[in-house]
Amino acid sequence: MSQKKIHPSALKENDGIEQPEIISAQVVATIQQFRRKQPTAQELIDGILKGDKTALSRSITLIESTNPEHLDKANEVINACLPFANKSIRIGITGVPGVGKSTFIEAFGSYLTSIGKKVAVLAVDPSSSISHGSILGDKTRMEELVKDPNAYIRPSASGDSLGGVARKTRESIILCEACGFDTIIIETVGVGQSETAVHSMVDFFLLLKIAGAGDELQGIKRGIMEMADAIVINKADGDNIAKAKLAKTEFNRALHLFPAKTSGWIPKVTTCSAFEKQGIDSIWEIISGYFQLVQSNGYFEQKRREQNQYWMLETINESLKVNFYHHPEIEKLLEENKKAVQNNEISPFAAAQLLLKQYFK
Ligand SMILES: Nc1nc2c(ncn2[C@@H]2O[C@H](COP(=O)(O)OP(=O)(O)O)[C@@H](O)[C@H]2O)c(=O)[nH]1
Ligand SMILES: [Mg+2]
Repeated sequence: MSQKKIHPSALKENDGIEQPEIISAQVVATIQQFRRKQPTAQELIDGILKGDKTALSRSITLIESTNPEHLDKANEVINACLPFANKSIRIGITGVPGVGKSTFIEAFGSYLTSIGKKVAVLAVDPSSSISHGSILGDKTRMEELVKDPNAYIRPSASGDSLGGVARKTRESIILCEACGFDTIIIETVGVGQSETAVHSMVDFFLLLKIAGAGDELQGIKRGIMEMADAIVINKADGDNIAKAKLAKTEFNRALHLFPAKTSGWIPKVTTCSAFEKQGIDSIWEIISGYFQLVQSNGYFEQKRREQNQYWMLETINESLKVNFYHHPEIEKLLEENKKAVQNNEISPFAAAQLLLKQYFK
């Protein structure tokens, strides 16, 4: 090594060297641009239509926001995306916690991208705003899909009402479709009324079950059986295979007792192992068969039109409710009347009429 003379001070500066301006106008502009937290609606729209997932996520965040300013911007983005939406198929998946929904979506979603589909997964989980639990659980069970460039996963929207969460999900579907996703999967937990909400935003409804001790039909809500276009008995692996086959027979028999569907579709029952990725392709075959049928007999279009109408009315109901209960004057009056009703000073109906009259004044 050559012997270099070390300077007495590291801070020494040579004369005659001009330092550049520390604050350059150009850098400032770049930083400001960067800090401008929210991109414009037009930037978001352009991003979505180009298939940019970051723009999609940011727009969904706007939809989920409760800030009224964000609402206007979100509506602008949704309206611009609408002409590009509707070109996908929407599949709802429900089942009790632990049945294997997340594992199934990982296997099914990966299968779909392997045959060239672009898959978006959204969740309607009214309980997640309280527990925050499902988000982490889902993402770890969807490791492969999360990394897949042809997949997009959005954890549950949070909200203080199912109606609110459902509206946000429905609007998110439109954005996902405009972003180029052709297969939308909506997951919901089999609790409360969320299946009904999801059923009213999808084309195909899949119920995931596991084989039990031969009493599969016990405790299953009739409404859910009626909604299902397919019942899939998951965890048909290892010692479970025989039980799963038995359950399949039992469900098939039960489904025959239900009236025929207006779609003309006869619901199918099958088994799979999401874990071992067995039977996934035959589920896709069933779903494809369904779409062939309803797209040729006009039911697909009819159902979408009915759903649009339903969602307009639902949005009005929801907005009225939120607006009513958050109205400062009503909030106060409501508290007073709750007490009065409890003390039998006024009848519940008279109190309700009084509040509504005041609101619509
Ligand atoms: N043996 C077996 N276990 C499964 C299968 N699918 C899911 N599981 C397991 O069941 C548990 C719950 O799965 P998860 O996907 O989180 O269910 P979710 O609550 O419905 O989303 C996990 O421990 C999974 O590994 C399967 O096909 N076979
Ligand atoms: Mg899950």
